[in-house]
Amino acid sequence: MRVADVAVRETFDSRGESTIEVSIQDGNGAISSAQIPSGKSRGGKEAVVLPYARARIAGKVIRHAVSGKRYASIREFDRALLRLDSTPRKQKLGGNVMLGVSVAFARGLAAAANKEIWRILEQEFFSKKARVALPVVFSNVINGGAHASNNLDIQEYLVLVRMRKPLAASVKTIIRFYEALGGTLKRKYRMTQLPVGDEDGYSLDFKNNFEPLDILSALIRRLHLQKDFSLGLDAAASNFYRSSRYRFERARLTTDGLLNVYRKYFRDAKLLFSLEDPFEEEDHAGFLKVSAAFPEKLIVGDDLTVTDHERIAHYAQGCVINSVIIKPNQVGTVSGTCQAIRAAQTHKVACIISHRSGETGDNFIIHLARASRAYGVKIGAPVNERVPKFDELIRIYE
Ligand code: 2PG
Ligand code: MG
Repeated sequence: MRVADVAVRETFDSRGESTIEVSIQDGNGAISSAQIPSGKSRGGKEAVVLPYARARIAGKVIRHAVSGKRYASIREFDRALLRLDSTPRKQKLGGNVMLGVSVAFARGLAAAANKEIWRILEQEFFSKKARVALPVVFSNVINGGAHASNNLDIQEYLVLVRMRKPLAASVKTIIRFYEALGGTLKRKYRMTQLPVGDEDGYSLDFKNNFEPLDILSALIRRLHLQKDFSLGLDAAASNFYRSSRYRFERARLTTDGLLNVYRKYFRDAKLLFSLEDPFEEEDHAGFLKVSAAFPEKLIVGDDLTVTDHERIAHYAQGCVINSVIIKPNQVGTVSGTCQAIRAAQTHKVACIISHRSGETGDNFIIHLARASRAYGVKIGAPVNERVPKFDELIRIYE
């Protein structure tokens, strides 16, 4: 594809915060675009996010370098971007700008070939041999931590739902579950309105960090959904780690102290299956301990691994994690993201392709999941701005 023009404009995410949309025009005048989401609880090693004023300038630098040139593949195009910014965290051009250009380019290739973008990704990066299994949807229904202003230290309480065909029926079940949860919480706390957090999960105050697990487990049982539903947590523990201690429910816990909390959670909530970022991103010993103690559960890296293929390979080999969150804007290019997924696949680590807490209408992550035959897709609650991702899932998996 020959690139004729690149433009960066300011748009707004689901939190109403400034983000960017990037467009590429090809030699035939066709335009393709990408909108970039933004995280609030970011890992320390994620690609840098440039604010709009600087992103616009970075866009001009890229436009100057790539306009008039022809690129045969996403890899080749991304290599040109990486020649312009080879810093580990994309400090010069910004991970947001580079990813925007990279996704827009991939979309342009797909449009020129009259194909879905997932087919273009599959063709260039992934083997078609593996069976296409329907993904497990990770839907965040109760919010705490940095995503809410309530008293929960844990950032996310997720239902993990095994999808079945027809997918619309599975999605409807998630929506009904979310509504039933709202009804339960209103009755229990005598509230007429429930506050919600950044990902539209309910965000009222609870007795303690375990109570939501208890309520969710009881509801899954009451609705007879145990066959397809289990539970997950994203502790996002870096956010409650200060001065060498985990500040959890007014206690100051060591790694072992927090490990004991998780032991109790796994013991008392039998449906709890996945645990993301249980310790802060430098506490590798903590990750290793929880992985050794619960080999049958998913121990998921996110801030720990930041979609970096070397970090994923390293922690997978060390048995620090058995599952990983993949967020394209943590690494800043489509090919870097696919390289991270391939590293995970090589080391038999389950991939969960994830949204960010500040989302846009862009559905690229669903296509990435389909192309790579990912184990899971992490989306927020099944309402408002998150619904189009559920709809895209139905469309491209059916
Ligand atoms: C996470 C994400 C998405 P954020 O921690 O996994 O749920 O949050 O986008 O704020 O980093
Ligand atoms: Mg996370």
